[in-house]
Amino acid sequence: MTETTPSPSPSVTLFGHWSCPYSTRVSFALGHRGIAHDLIEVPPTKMRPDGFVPPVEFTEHSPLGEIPMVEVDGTYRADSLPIIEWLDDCLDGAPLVPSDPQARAMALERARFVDEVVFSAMIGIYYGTDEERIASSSRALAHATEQLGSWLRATHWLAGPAVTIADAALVPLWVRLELLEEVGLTDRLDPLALEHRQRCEELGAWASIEWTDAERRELLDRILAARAHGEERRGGPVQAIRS
Ligand SMILES: N[C@@H](CCC(=O)N[C@@H](CS)C(=O)NCC(=O)O)C(=O)O
Repeated sequence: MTETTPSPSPSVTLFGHWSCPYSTRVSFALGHRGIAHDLIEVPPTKMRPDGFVPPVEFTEHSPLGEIPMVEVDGTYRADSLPIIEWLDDCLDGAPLVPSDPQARAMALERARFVDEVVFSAMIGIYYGTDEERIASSSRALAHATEQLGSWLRATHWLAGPAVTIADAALVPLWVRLELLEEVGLTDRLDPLALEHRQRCEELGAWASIEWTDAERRELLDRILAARAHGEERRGGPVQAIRS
């Protein structure tokens, strides 16, 4: 009789930061499949404390010097969506990219929509330096959620009956929703998209990505300070803040 030896748990390390929406996707993907991992905090350049030196392992293996980067048993990958696809190949647990070719193509296409359309609107709100850019980004975000809503009319998740890479791509928006409302998201999001947010919050992996009040406040203060600085340079106020 042959005995099967259980494969040893892989060693997984995420180089990332809570403030980075792309890192959040990867934390969610790891949390969703229940993979224990180490976290090495590498803040985005703008958030690094004076004198912060990124670990050599990070600078050597992240081709663009960007977070997130993940190491699994000595192999490194960067770039959130390719990382999530790669984790399916090298880790146990619920895959996030369906194996059926049609379902796979749909999940990847929807993840790319989130990456390109939803994220650019989201980033336009909190990096907006003038009222018009903030307001048009708010409209663009609301409009993009109508597309998400049309997908969610058919199923509970963005690309079918189970959580996929498309949902992982979107969760950073839900983590930031309150902050976005504080800094200029004034348009109503699609109700089905908001139901998706609630469903995400009920997942076990949510606990690994949600912000503390102190984290939300820290980003809020940074955004307000950056806007005030922009105002000083341009000599006019930015008013699109709801709080
Ligand atoms: N396409 C990349 C984008 C990653 C990215 O833009 N990360 C930002 C932080 S949120 C970064 O590392 N920027 C470089 C820096 O801060 O120096 C992904 O999906 O992972």
